[in-house]
Amino acid sequence: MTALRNFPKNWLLALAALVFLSFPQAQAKRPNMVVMLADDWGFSDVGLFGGEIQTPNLNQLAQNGMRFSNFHVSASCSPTRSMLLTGVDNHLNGVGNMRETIPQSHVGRTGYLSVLNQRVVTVSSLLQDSGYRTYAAGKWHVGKEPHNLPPARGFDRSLVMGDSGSDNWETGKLYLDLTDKVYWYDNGQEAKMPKEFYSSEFYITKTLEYLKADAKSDKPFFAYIAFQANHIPVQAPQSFIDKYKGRYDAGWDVLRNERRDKAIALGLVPAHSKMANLPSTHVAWNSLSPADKAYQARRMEVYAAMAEAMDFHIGRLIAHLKETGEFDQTVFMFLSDNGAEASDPYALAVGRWWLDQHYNRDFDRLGSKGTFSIIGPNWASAATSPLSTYKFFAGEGGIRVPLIISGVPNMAKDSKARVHQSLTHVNDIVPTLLDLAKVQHPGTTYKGQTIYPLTGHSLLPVISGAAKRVRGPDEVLGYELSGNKALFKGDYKLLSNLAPVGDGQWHLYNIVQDPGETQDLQQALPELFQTLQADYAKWSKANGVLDMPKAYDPIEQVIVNSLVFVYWPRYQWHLIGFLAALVFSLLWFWRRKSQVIA
Ligand SMILES: [Ca+2]
Repeated sequence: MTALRNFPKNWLLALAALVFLSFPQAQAKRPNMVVMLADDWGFSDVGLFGGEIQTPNLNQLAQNGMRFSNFHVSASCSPTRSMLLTGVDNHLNGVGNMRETIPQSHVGRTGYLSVLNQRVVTVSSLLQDSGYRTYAAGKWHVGKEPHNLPPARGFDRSLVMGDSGSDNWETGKLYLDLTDKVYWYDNGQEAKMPKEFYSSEFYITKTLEYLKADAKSDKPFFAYIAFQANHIPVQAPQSFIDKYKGRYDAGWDVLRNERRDKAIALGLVPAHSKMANLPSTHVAWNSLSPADKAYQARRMEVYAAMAEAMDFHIGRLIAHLKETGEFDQTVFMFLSDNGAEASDPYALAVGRWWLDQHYNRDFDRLGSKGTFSIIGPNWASAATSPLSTYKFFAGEGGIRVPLIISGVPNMAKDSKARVHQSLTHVNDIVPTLLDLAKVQHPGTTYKGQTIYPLTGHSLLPVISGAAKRVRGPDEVLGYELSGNKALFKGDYKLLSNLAPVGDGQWHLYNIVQDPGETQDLQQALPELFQTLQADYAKWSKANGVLDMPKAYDPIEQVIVNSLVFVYWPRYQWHLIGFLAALVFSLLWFWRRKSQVIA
């Protein structure tokens, strides 16, 4: 009798279990994922990484999520972007060097196309294949060939600027004479751009447009937003600049110390972290005249304003996701593509000549439309505080940047674990995104083509608290760009930087105890010093890293490459025409002279 009474109930339970097992995907909706990439932000430019710049939205994400204080990228734009999109070392994925800085003898060699090659699949392609909506807005810089533009690399909707940078106020304006024009692509086709805009505002507006257009879709989305902030020219709306008036009057030495102290207080670096001096590029603030101090302080005000403006626009995206109820199902990742930029294109006569034709740099107008501002090596050292060096170099200031991951379900509860200290790398982002989306990387074959497998590791085990570190103490992580090189193993780093910040020799640091790279341990740990050099040689061979030509100078190389890649295509017919006219004139004179003599 009891069995009979229970029959319908048992039957219903069995049916419910069957339905549940039949639709596992439908039961667990995969998260939306937003990857926000800042351009040239230093380690402590975010408030919760030690900065004084107002970044309330990023701080909120950091507060609710996890900060990675030992996270590494490449020292310049496209090598990092290539790894962020593919999860494969840049010497394998095609971006062994940037087109701007590559020595001519490396051009086109294996791994050195300066654009993505066909042996990698992007995370956007894999997410798209698995049923994600995929959007890209911002700076692209990994290839303008049809097979490398966003539609061919897995993005459903995209609007991108193809090159290393451009003006932030005027869409058609070059920032340096490195290409013949600014290349904009709307879903892979040449874009019709408004004449004026503000870059950070525009990229968020574009992303919102895509989200609104697909609002009825029940697919999760992946949005890649690659800001131009704070790439040169440093430019910002006046209302943001005004907020920083006077903030930097005490100078770069004071700011560098302030940020170090705050980074220590936040638990990002050990107490008593020391900072390296870089006498080759550093100028004492008090050696400046009052007028110089005022001008330099204004440059940093504009820089801070540009960063805050970017954060403000990120706030618009967050507000939209909250309004539409999507925020709680969205994972956010924020990182910078390299450390703060120190270079001064005005330092070279050719750069100064070009910039003076196209830009103004008057004190009162800095940051506004038509002006060109930079921060130079001294403020850049404060922006990467407490680390050493900046963009282009392999010191921690060039390659250790902020990473925030927020919105991952089941994040570790322990607030101390929310600042993660173990060595992590940009190649870990793709495995993490795939892990979150429950997508398997195809390994070594994708759609019939041989591809490279992933180089990094998913960060989910450390985010959940299941693991203490991402890499084992003996795992080797190599690094090279333009002859600046490093090798990480456990807490140690082997480092060699070229001039002007380095001597081209190997040095050894414990970057967990001494993130500022102040104490060379090669004498104290001679065996480790030798082992890491052997590890580097092995790694560089396995990854096809080419040696730099003996007299390589990155600044000279930028000029040579602009002559070869920009001026020659632009003026070759003028030059050929001029030479032809010269030859004809000479022949004509010679014939005329011969006739007169005859
Ligand atoms: Ca950059």
